[in-house]
Order: sequence, then C-alpha cells, then structure tokens
Amino acid sequence: MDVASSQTLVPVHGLLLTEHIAENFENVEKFQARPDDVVIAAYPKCGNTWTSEIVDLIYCDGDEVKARRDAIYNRVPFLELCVPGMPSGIDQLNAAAFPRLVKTHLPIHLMPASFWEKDVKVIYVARNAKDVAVSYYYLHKMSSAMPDPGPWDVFLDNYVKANVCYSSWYDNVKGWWEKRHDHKILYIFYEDMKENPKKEIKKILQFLGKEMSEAIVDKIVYLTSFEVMKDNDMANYKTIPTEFMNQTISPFMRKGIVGDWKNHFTVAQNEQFDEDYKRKMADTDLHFRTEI
Ligand code: PPS
Repeated sequence: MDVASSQTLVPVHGLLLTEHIAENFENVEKFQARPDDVVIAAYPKCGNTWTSEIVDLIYCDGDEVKARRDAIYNRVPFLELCVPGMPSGIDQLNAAAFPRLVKTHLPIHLMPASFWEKDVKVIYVARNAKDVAVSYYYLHKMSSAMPDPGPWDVFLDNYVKANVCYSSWYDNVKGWWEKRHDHKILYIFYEDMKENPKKEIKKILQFLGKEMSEAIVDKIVYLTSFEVMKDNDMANYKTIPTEFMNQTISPFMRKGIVGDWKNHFTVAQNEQFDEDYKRKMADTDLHFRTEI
C-alpha cells in the first residue's frame, strides 16, 4: 500500500509545486546567494543526492568521517523545500556555514536572481526521461510529500503531460541546457556518471577549481558508489521518519541503474512515449542515453 497522501499541487509562475512550497515561494525568490555557494540542480530523481554527496566529499577532501557529520538533506539544504513543522530550506541555508551547498529542482528561469548576480557555480545533473519517470513513480508511492500517483499507467500519463510536481522534465532539462553557456553551469549526465564516475568527478573537481590526488578521487568514487551510499544512513534518507518516507514501500536508494524503464514500460507505452519525446525534443541538440 502507498503512503497516505492528500497532497495537491499548485501552479507558481506556471510550475506545479506542493502547496507548502508554493506558499513559501516568495521567500525563495528573495533568497540572497553568496559567490561561494555551489548549487546542485536537477529535475527530481536525476541524481541530485549522488552529486551532492560527491560535492560534499570534495569539500571534505575525501574525509568520510567529516562527510558523515550529518544527513545529506542537512549538509546540502533543499532551497525551495517547505514542510510544516520543519525548518524550510531557506531557514537552513541562512543558518548554514560557508561555503554552502544548495540543492534545487527548479527550472533555470525560476532560479532566484541573486544566484546569477553573485555568479554562483551550478552543477546541473540530467537523467534520461524514462528512468526518471520510473524513479519518480516510486518516490510518489513512498513519500507523503507527493500526491498519490495512482497506478503506473496513470502516473506515466501525468508525467508526460507535465501534470506532476515540478511539471515538465523536458522544459527543465532543455532550459538549463540552453543557458549553460550564459552562467557558470556544469551540465552532467547520470548515465555518464554510471559509466565512468571517476571521469565525471574529475570534471566536477575542475569546475570547482579543486585539485586532489588520484587516491582521494578513487576514494570518493568508492564512497559515492550506489552500494556504499545505500548503506550510509547519512546519505540514504533513512533518518527521515517513516511517516514522511516509507522505505519499506520503496527504498530511497532504490536500484541506481540505467534502463530500469524496460521493466516498467509496456511496448505500447514505450512507442507512445518515443513519439511524444521526438516532438518535444525536436528543437534541441540535447541527447540522452536510455541504456549504457
Ligand atoms: S530526489 O529525491 O529528487 O532528490 O532524488 P535524486 O537524488 O535526484 O535521485 C534519486 C535516484 O538516484 C539514485 N542514486 C544513485 N544512483 C547511482 N549511484 C548512486 N550513488 C546513487 N545515489 C542515488 C537513486 O537510487 C534514485 O534512482 P532510482 O532509479 O530510483 O534507484
């Protein structure tokens, strides 16, 4: 059985958000960034937690004890997060030590202006649309912050129609891609991270202007592997109470693979999805791999 949820979504500047995030959005827009902030941005379920863990370990010089000082959602506060009874992402960030790492799922056009005024670095992680659909479906089943997804076919239809929290995957990935040269944005892919994590970690290091020994890079590759993060309670969200995230329904660290969509899409769903995908991606040179 899914987690009990009566969440409704509310549009903010055309973007569907949870009611509480929507109510708090004016505070997000007014957020004051600092030049030494680093943002990890992604549409939901594209690898934000994985990248956050990598960046925090880089800032800890690969020291795993330091990196395990707190849960990932406290080490890398979620900018727009607002849940009753908990400090908002803005509250957390305003109280955080510098340099701050910031998580967001916002499309680029809704990022608070201060990030661009302060020329903040952003690492954007993208993941293929089909695996995101599957991963997002399971998040809806286990998280009380998300509306009830209904059966898979209903959820997939809503996802394709952008009738989900954070609306369109297409707009999110394309928006950041188109503007990647206008700001300090490193655009990376989940599939590349799976294929060659060391190469992508080195790209991140270079982007952040950090140098590290091969041995420490190898250690970060190991510490941020799916298996190690799944076992790390400071990275796997197990410290979130069950009433918010029921990991007996589906673990946060669920499968961590490329191509799980093949276990969920029917042949007809896949054909329909591909046809719609072609139309929506016709105006971009952005390409994704759905298998590696
Ligand atoms: S969230 O809730 O939107 O912030 O989720 P996000 O962290 O962006 O994405 C969660 C998916 O990323 C997978 N994940 C990983 N895959 C490979 N390696 C590592 N280290 C890793 N860490 C997290 C996680 O399992 C979710 O994907 P699925 O397909 O559901 O397993």
